[in-house]
Amino acid sequence: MPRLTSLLLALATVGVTLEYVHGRRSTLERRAELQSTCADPTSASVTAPRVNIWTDLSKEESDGVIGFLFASTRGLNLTAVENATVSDNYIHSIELIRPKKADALAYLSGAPATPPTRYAKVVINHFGQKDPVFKFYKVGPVPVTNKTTISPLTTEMYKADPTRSFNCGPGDGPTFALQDFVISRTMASIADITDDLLGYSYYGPSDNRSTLAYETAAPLGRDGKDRFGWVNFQVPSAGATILPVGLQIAFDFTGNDPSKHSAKGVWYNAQSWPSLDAFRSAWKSGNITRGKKVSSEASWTSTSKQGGPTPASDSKKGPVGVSPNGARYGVDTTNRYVSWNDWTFYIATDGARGVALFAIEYAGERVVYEIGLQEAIAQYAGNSPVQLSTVYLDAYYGFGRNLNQLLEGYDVPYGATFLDSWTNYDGHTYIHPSSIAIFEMDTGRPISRHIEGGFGGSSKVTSTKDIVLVVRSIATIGNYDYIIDYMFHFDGTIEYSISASGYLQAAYYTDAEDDKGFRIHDVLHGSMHDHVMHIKVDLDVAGDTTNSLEEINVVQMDANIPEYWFPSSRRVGTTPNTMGIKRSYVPTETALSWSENGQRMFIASNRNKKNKWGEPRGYRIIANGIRQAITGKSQWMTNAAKWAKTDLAVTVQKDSESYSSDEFNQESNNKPLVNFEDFLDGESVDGADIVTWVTLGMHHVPNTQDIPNTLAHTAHTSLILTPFNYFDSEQTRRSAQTIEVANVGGVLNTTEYSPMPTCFVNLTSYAVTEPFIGLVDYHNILVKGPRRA
Ligand SMILES: *[C@@H]1O[C@H](CO)[C@@H](O)[C@H](O)[C@H]1NC(C)=O
Ligand SMILES: *[C@@H]1O[C@H](CO)[C@@H](O)[C@H](O)[C@H]1NC(C)=O
Ligand SMILES: *[C@@H]1O[C@H](CO)[C@@H](O)[C@H](O)[C@H]1NC(C)=O
Ligand SMILES: *[C@@H]1O[C@H](CO)[C@@H](O)[C@H](O)[C@H]1NC(C)=O
Ligand SMILES: *[C@@H]1O[C@H](CO)[C@@H](O)[C@H](O)[C@H]1NC(C)=O
Ligand SMILES: *[C@@H]1O[C@H](CO)[C@@H](O)[C@H](O)[C@H]1NC(C)=O
Ligand SMILES: *[C@@H]1O[C@H](CO)[C@@H](O)[C@H](O)[C@H]1NC(C)=O
Ligand SMILES: [Cu+2]
Repeated sequence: MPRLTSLLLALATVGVTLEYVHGRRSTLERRAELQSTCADPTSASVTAPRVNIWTDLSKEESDGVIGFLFASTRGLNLTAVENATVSDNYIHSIELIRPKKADALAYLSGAPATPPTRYAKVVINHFGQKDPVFKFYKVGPVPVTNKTTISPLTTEMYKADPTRSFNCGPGDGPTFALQDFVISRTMASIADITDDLLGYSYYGPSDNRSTLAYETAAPLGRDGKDRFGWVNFQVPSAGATILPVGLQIAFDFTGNDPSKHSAKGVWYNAQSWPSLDAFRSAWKSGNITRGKKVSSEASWTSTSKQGGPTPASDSKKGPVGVSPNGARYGVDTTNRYVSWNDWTFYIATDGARGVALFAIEYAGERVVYEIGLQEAIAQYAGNSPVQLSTVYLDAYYGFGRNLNQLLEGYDVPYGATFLDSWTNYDGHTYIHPSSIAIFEMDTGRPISRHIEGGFGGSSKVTSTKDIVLVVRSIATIGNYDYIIDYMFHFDGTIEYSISASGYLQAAYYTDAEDDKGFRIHDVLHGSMHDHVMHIKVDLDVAGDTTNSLEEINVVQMDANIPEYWFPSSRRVGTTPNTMGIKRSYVPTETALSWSENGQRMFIASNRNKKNKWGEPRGYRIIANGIRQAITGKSQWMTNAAKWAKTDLAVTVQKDSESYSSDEFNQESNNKPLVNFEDFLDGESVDGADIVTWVTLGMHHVPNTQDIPNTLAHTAHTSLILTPFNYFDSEQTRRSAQTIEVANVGGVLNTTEYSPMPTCFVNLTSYAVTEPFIGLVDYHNILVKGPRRA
């Protein structure tokens, strides 16, 4: 997921409105209107039993904190981000510090009656001082009162002081402006060469001679001592990341003084030079192998409808879902609380990690305290410096900060309920309108089905629909869109799924790249890369926090049976065999692995709560997708993502170990703010409040079918949490989404427990009328800073 840093792209998206469009119809109102004449729009209303204590800081809360921080009595000497440079103090971000789990559970259980006090985590760039650093603060109570104070935030969330130097710092507006200044200065000095070799040149974002865009690889920082990396040049367009022109330049961006920054090396068409001067001499003397120029006519990169005739049947509208009796789920939009059949849960987001769910209950019993994405790696392969060294840790760019509007009828089914989310970044509170959708969906297949018969000529078929409730969001991080679903099934199963779509970060094609992937266009190579995600699953199986993790291995076993059971002709070898299970409990915090051939299973269970047959009630954890990053211990990310080399880990819950990664890990690889390995320090997990951490992902070997965009159905990975000995029997028999048809001696007896009601659905109301608000691009607001895409 590359980050473009060129205003040329920003100019192409002029017209984007950052303001929330007020006056759009309330989602509940709209949903009611979509229903058939049988719908009862009030039937699914719900009120959260408790206030959502995890929900993002509201605009009022964040704005209150900004006012508090700017007060002269604070002595922070802050500059508004619009007016800030990298030599000023300015606010990086403000977000909620989620309540301690013990406080949250106490509040959920009814005592105390009032929610835990809210506190904000504030990151401030102290770049106006001699040794520029960014620091972390705790501000509260929030909303701000005259009791609100500010104090350093350290061991409450981190194991050590998270203060880091400028070189590990944020990729925010002023920092990008600094880098752009240096890149523009350098590129203007070699415009004669780039015009000649590439047919393009760059003079800066607002110079109308500029015809190039660029992308800065990550990481740039490592241990705080320097900030160094390669920049990739591209044809400016929406599909810039699949239009690399074959030029890459290394920059030393160490410190916040641009007079000390410089270009360090040049790569062009699989040749490289240690300096700009060496590059110029080679060009002057003609000692350079010219590469193919990349055309700016690149309609093949367009995501618009193109590519030949539409099949006749595809010209007709495809199937859409209808809820004949109206919505069957309830959403308390104020508290972001959802209720559907036996399920209830709360929704929250944060800037780095996007949507998480809290206090998930089934039939009034908590199953999961928290589930959410922690980090997503995109690590590239290549023979050019940019592709070779790129390891994006996408929490840095921010899943929550990049949530965007979902399109009804396309991104999500018609009639979905939409929620907004908020982030505070670069001193502004952004509203991400309609960025979370909740909807019910007919998977179109049965969850349970059987036909039986033969007794006295009778037969019977039973079929139950697999209808799911989905919470969907899409985070667009640069060129890639992550489609993230939480899916609830009737029987108690939760599915977490991530798909990727959007543009590749592809390479300039030279035959040197052939061992890193495939040529996918004229001058384009699809570099192989790994997508590796880390998911936190804090299960509270059977409603409490005394859980264990059971390991079950399915193995071959000897069958000790008498000779006479089978004739000797049935025996092969000496000992007959069968299969069986080997059970054990994981004793201490540790990293675990799925075995080859899926023979190892893990079940989070509650040994104090047994089912009717004396087995502990549990939830099985199933990961679908790859297990680990190929080069998770790569030199390019050193200590920043140790979890990427584990399949699954189990730890004891600690508020100081709330997240397995931190957004600033991206630029502080050697000494990351959070090193997941530190969590695994040998505490007992048998009968503890355990948290499981699951690695998911896909090895992406792009091919021509990724042009122009990667397809979501195969760029996909998922996690399933499913009841295991949890209930005394599976729960779908209670569902009325069932039909039974018996044929007794030729007489049919059909019982449909939720028969189709007789009513009308007016499809006119399905027309898409919601205004498209556009990308919430927090960088466009920065007059001094170029946009990061
Ligand atoms: C930015 O600086 C200008 C000129 O000093 C000032 O008028 C403006 O209020 C400042 N903006 C903010 C948000 O403080
Ligand atoms: C406040 O910061 C500005 C730079 O933004 C700096 O010039 C000034 O000296 C600082 N003032 C104090 C009192 O530190
Ligand atoms: C703080 O605010 C409260 C309520 O607004 C007020 O009663 C109290 O006097 C204030 N205290 C101070 C020290 O300003
Ligand atoms: C480019 O900018 C220059 C200086 O601002 C101006 O004189 C010129 O007309 C502009 N050219 C175009 C093609 O817009
Ligand atoms: C041409 O460039 C190559 C490396 O790019 C270098 O080894 C060689 O000495 C150069 N030849 C001349 C004549 O400069
Ligand atoms: C028809 O099937 C239903 C559901 O199994 C059953 O309750 C009912 O008794 C059956 N009726 C007859 C006439 O067999
Ligand atoms: C369907 O809805 C549209 C728009 O609300 C209305 O104009 C039309 O009369 C309706 N059609 C029927 C058959 O009710
Ligand atoms: Cu990919």
